[in-house]
Amino acid sequence: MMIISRFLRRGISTASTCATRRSWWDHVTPAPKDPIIAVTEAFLADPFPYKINLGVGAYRDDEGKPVVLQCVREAEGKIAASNFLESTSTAVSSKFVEESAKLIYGQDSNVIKERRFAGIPALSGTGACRLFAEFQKRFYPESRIYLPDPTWSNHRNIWRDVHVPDRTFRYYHPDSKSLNFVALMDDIKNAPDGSFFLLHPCAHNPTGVDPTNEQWREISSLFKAKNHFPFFDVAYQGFASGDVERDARAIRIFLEDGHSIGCAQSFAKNMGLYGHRVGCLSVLCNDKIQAMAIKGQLQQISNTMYGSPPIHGISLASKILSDPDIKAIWLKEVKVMATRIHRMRAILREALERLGSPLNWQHITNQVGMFCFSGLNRAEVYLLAKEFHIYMTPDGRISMAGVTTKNVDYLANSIHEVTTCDQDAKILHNTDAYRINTDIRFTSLGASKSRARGMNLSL
Ligand code: PLA
Repeated sequence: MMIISRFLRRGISTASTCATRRSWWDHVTPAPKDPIIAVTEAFLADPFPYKINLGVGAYRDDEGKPVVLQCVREAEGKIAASNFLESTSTAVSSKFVEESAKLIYGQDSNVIKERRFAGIPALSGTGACRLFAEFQKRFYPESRIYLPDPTWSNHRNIWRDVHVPDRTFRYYHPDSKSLNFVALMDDIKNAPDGSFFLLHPCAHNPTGVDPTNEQWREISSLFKAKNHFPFFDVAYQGFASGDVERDARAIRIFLEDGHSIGCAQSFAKNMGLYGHRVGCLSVLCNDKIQAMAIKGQLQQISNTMYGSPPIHGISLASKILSDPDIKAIWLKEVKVMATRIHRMRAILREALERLGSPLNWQHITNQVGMFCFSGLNRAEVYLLAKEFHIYMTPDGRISMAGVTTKNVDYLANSIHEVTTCDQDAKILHNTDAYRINTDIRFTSLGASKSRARGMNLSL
């Protein structure tokens, strides 16, 4: 009997394997590449020694190197003894959430005192956005999300994957390279009452353009009138002004106006903890009881996605935020990072103006935060990569963190070349250059394989 059943089992499994082996995943086609990851890959594949990566928005020092902040080293020392490598304990995660909430809503905020917020640790900013999108879908299944145009490329994917349709609201004026406030207010007004909106409270990605405090006040009162829900994606607190409190101003204005708010916080950039995936999702509530209900729901969602997040990064961020001495070091370091970027903006603009560029580059210094939305078109971006080994996203976004004292002149020269080259090359400017294959002929750029070779490179 046993032999027969074993035989049968083997027979069945062999037959089903044969029938399905060639067809299980045949229908899977390659996924479109993430535009930011694609830039990094192209950069890594380029053997040119003086190549520049202006793609991903991760901080680099003036040597172009990634930085481990001193506050992180100090926190490492302090948590080393107390760390236990079990699942994230309630105590560790509650402390982290409370400190994150204080950072964004204010140390003495009533929201904290009255415990009117539900928060859980999340896998960095991406994870916090995804958790909120899942939560939104679960409790407002028919809702949509309004995203600024443009926005971080992954926002649309995150809400799409939970089947929440997205709409855009106008944000940016390509001609003036600044905020299109009138259009923004119009779109907020014309959205159905009670809509969900995603807002960048500071250092908008990719434009580097933020509303003024006065404009935030107007936006907040319009949200009130329309009963919209503001969901803030806080990925760069401290990078706009160098001061984490100032960068929380938009959220504080909404708080003063009594809004219900959702907040995705990331410590990837401002603590340099990109690889640790440290983030927090919080939702403001009417009272403590509602806060407990919402927290339980958020936990249920995260439990089925990844259980609990890794403990090490959370312990680090929590220590940095709660230890006054370490926090003081951190605040100084945030200022240093923001100031370096600010300085690079000034130097890049100055260099372009010195070269006699006929274009207006004021926006480089008007914009704030990690990114400069340069106004370079796809063809120019393509030429920069192909001829000068300078890599950025096709929309012309420059991660200013990749600009250094040593490469800024080369960058300015290269931008000057691609923006002033003659008509033949300009034809490319209207072409979707990323779809053109590599045998393209750069008539006006001459026969040299790489213009970069002819430049005076003292990097
Ligand atoms: N929100 C915004 C506005 C972002 O720019 C980013 C990261 C995130 C959320 C997610 O941050 P996380 O790393 O904490 O999950 N944007 C980066 C990186 C820095 C990326 O896309 O991978 C960027 O270069 O745009």
